[in-house]
Amino acid sequence: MKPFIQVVSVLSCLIMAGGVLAGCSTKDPAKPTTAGGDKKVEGKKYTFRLADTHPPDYPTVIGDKKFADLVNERTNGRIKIDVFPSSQLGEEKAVIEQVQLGAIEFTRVSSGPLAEFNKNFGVFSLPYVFDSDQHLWKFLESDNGNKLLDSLESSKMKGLAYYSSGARNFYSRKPVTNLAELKGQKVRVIQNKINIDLMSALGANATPMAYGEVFSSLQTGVIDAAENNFPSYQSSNHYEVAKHMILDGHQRVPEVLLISQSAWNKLSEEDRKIVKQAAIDSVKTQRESWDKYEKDAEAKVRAAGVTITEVKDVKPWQDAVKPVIEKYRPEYKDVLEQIDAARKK
Ligand code: GTR
Repeated sequence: MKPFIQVVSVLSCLIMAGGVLAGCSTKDPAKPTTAGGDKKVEGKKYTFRLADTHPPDYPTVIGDKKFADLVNERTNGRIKIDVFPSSQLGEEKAVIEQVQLGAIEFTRVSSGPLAEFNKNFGVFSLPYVFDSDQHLWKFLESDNGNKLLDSLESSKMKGLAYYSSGARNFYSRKPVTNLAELKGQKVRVIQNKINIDLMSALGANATPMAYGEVFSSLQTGVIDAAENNFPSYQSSNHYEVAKHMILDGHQRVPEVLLISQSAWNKLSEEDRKIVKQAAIDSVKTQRESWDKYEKDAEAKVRAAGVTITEVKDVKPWQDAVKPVIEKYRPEYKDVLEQIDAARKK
């Protein structure tokens, strides 16, 4: 190869990968190589990347690894998926953009940031639409839940499975023990427009921000509060700098495991089936890991001296956020009805 062409190819690789250097070696890992001759479709080998924001022992990453192992096993090592935890490949919004471009093949992200890329996923940011995890899972496992995953195709992605993420609660630097005390607090939210409306309805000021910036922003007082489930509150160490939690359970925002549409298009029909089934089969492992981790995380933060306020009556919270539901009801009418129907099942 002439030096000029080499330079151009390295440059275009950098541009394509959006600055993510891995994969810019002379061999492009996302390109198939053949073992056993070109005629054998089943001979195509791939090395893919899967991005997750959480640390290696976090339940979503446990799920990702199970998924990668199952794909590896079921393709006799032909399809290798390297899991990159701890936001090594970037924060969620940037990763989703890379997945849309095909520069990162897989990711596990929250439905929260996904809502900015596919409005259907905004329904999970609407407050108090699910009564419990059981209710949420009845919906996720229904045909309607699967249709929602399929709708990601219009956003250059393909939803493979949902993972557990529990309920989100507020936590703050200064005690917030009731709704009134949330008034005027600067609260970090996952960037999407519903979260901004939600905070205003609760009298707080929304500050959208990447997950990785929340710890230092709480520490330095750039924000007063944030909100998340117990596992994230604990694993991110936010509990060390925001020592007061109130269990209002305003949202249940499931996690989504997905593949870039361009990577999906490269796979044979048979490999697609393997990938999809492995994702579905990894859910059990993720949910078991979640149940345990959630309890352990709560115990750890309690042991560390965090003050936790139970909300005996959630009705004032639900009343306060009604305008948000009413604002978005026309947009989410059908899916809200499906969610209500899942409650009765
Ligand atoms: C967690 C979720 C992460 C991330 C984070 C956040 O619950 O698992 O993927 O979205 O919340 O608040 O940014």
